[in-house]
Parts: sequence; C-alpha cells; structure tokens
Amino acid sequence: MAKALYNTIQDEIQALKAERNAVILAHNYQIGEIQDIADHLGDSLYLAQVVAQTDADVILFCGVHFMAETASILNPKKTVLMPDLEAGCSLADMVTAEDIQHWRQQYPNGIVVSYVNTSAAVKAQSDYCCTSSNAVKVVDSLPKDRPILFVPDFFLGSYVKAKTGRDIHLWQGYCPAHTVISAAHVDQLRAEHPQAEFLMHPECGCATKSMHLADQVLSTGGMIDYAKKSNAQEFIIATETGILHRMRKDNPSKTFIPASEQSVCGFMKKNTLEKMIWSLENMQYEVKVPQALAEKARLPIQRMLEIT
Ligand code: CIZ
Repeated sequence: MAKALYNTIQDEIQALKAERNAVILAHNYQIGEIQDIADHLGDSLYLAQVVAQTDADVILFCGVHFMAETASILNPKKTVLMPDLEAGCSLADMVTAEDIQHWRQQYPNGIVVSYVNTSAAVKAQSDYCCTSSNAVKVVDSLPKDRPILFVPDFFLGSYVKAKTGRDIHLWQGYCPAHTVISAAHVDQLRAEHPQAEFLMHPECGCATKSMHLADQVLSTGGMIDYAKKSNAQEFIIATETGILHRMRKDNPSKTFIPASEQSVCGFMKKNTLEKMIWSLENMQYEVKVPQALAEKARLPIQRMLEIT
C-alpha cells in the first residue's frame, strides 16, 4: 500500500502516534524540535512518573537509555521505545552492579544511594535512589550512624556531602557534558553580566569550587521553575544546553546565557525527528527490563518516592 503523504515530518509523527496509541516523552536536554512535539517534557523521574497515569499503549521515550529503563521499571505493562538504542549515558556507565557488590564488602554497614543516572542493574543493587532535586532530602532522611556510599556522580555527591555534613563515600564518576563547564569561564561571564543570576546543576565539575558562587544549585526541573518565578531578567545556566530551548520559550522576555556552549551531551542529541518516525513505524527499539530485575530496581525508587 502506498505511504500517505504529509506536509511536515511533525504531521507524520502525529499520525503514527495516533495509530500506535503512543505518548511522546522528551527530556529537557533533547533538541528543540523534539521538545516541541513531545506530550510531556521534563526530567527523567517526572517523565517516568507521568506515564503511570497514561492510557497510551506505547511510550516513545526521547532521552537516554537509563531513562527508558526507569520508565519500563515503573510501567512494566507498557511498551517503552527509544528512537536510538545508542543513546547511552557515560555517567551511568561509570559504575556497574559488580562495583557496588565489591564496595559493599568494604563498608558492610553502608547504605548505597544511587543517582537516577544508573542502569537498572545498579539500581537493583542499591538501597535508595535519588535525583538531583531530592538527593539532599533522601540522604538527610537516612540513619545518622551509618555511612553512605554514593554512586556514580562525584560532584552531586560532593554537593550532598557539603549540604548534609554526612559521612559520604563518593564514587569517582562524572558527566562529561557538565565537567566541561569551567569555574574560570563562569567567573568571566559573571563579570560580563553582573545582573545575571547564576543557576548551576550539581553535576557541574566546578560544583565543589564554585558552589558558593552559585545563586541557586538546581536540577533541570528546578531551574525551569526558578527561571519563571525569578524577577531577574538575565541568567547564566550551567547545565546541558538543550534546556535553554525551553527556558527561552517559557520566558521570551528574559535572556539565558549558557555557562559553556560546549556543554552538549552527544547521546541526548542522537535522537532526531526521523528516528522517531522509524521508531513508531517499526516499533523499535524496545527497552524492557526483565521482571525479576525490575522488581529489585523498583524498590530503591519507591523508597525515594516515599521520602520525597
Ligand atoms: O534526572 C534527570 O533528568 C537528570 C539527568 C538531570 C536533572 O537534573 O533533571
């Protein structure tokens, strides 16, 4: 049968979405065109949770692999698709389930807190999960007499350690897109834009040195909310530059300056509108966490949700 013709690629995606009874989720770091066509836009946890209420059969997750896994863990009955299976996460790859097992042997009394940027296998070995927006609250709620083993992001962990004063052992992982942001460049931008508010993601490599300089240390969702409410007209944004699309759209009269033009995640940018079409046409690439693993990985996520 001849393929229908569409005026735009967006029209074709909408038609396929209806045909598949699908919902499109996009992370704040996706390219602008994907953000614009998404039904839901946000951080990974918000997206994984929002679909729990959907009637859609198919979740097309435009983000990276651990995010699609988290959606599958929380919504085991839905078909979760990714436009490009190679959209991975360097930070998530820096710690394995075996690493955690070995680390636990060194600290048998330790409580393992894993950032959401981890594989399902790592989540399954963890006691608690956290996101950048709730990491301080999660750690604060844990028994004071036990050490915390925090994986995988060293900078987020350092931030939580400074905020809580807790005995936290830090894994040495990092996000290349955030560590590229240098404190010296931020200082220069702040001198050039003295009225600008400086919003920093805790994954930033300069976090330990520049934390005290930041007006706000926030998750992506926190930055988006804050920029809307603040009276400031100019902001320096220290996180992956994909977020600027939404900030500019939400606040057309305000100015958003990236702390580094190089803060770009190549994995996030693997997804394209064309790949979304192929994904919905061919029902590719499905991300399904096996039931036994999903049950274990769900536990630390649920514990986090109970705290927050
Ligand atoms: O959980 C997320 O979506 C990530 C990776 C960052 C954030 O701050 O939202």
